[in-house]
Amino acid sequence: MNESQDPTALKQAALQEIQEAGDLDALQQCRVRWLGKKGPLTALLRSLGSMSPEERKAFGQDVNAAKQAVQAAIDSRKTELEAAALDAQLENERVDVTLPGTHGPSGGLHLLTKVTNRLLDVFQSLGYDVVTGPELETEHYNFSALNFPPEHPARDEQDTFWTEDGRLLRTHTSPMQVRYMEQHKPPFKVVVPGKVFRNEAVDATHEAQFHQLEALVVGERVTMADLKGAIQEMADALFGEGTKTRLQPSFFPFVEPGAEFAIWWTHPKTGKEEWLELGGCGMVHPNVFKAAGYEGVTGFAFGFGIERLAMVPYGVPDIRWFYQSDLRVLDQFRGSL
Ligand code: YSA
Repeated sequence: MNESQDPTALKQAALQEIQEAGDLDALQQCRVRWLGKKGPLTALLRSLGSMSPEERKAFGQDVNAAKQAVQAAIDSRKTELEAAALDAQLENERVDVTLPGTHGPSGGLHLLTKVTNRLLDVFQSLGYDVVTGPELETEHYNFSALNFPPEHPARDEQDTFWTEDGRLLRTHTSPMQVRYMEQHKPPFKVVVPGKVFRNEAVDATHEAQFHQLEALVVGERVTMADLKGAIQEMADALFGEGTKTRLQPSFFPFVEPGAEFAIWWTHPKTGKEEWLELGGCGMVHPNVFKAAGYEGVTGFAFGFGIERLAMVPYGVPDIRWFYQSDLRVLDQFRGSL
């Protein structure tokens, strides 16, 4: 019997090849070569038919034993190779949980949001309620109810954007004065933060869309001294106890008397001292109370631009920078407030 017909020799050759198979593909090729239809052990089984019964029994047992040994070796090598493949995969995907993580850029509040929140904190601590109103207003609440006569030039100073149905984008937060009074009974103290709009040429200190904060206090015997005191309290809270404030006579149709107010402040970087002009104020005009259906009460109001308040202390030289979403600008105020 030559080697290609000796089941034991064939088995030995197969076992060696199986042991040398380096991966599952190579092992599969071994299986086809040794146990497949054209493999040498199958050929031996086929040759059994031409043997005598005695020969066939003994030889058949040898061939089957060889086949089983080869099959068992393939199974065991397969288990080994699969375990090795899994180990390699795990090694490949190993994660070192002690390494520092990778950080994406994180967001933060816009400086105007922070300044607004700070203002609201101050006013809430002084006992004011915070209310908001519609940005799309009627001509009545934005002008007429605030004592702007129809053809008065004060309306021209607040040119705005109109919708086809005759409404407008509010030019200030003052329309909330009459809206609030119509719905509430005095006494009360409210502040109204919000977005306002004006149709004007945009430059370093003027935007077509900006923010204001309005305060309205109504009750019995409210006086100009209370107004001055309220502005003083705001200045103390924002810029420190004893900050100087100033009221200068001015005209707004919805107050009488009316004034512009300013806060004396020291620039934190340059140390320069100057008046920071903030906005308008005054005692609520009787015609405004009349429009709201009020009688026998007194009150004061003031309103100012939030961008203007933020620009000077935070050194923002151009109001447009607030809205350009330039991270070089915005990032500078991450730590502020
Ligand atoms: C006055 C009296 C009161 O009893 C109550 C409120 C007021 C303020 C009034 N409603 C008003 O809007 N006055 S204002 O036209 O002078 O604007 C107030 C502030 O808004 C200004 O002092 C300025 O800080 C800001 N402002 C006005 N136009 C602006 C602007 N900020 C940026 N861009 C613009 N185009």
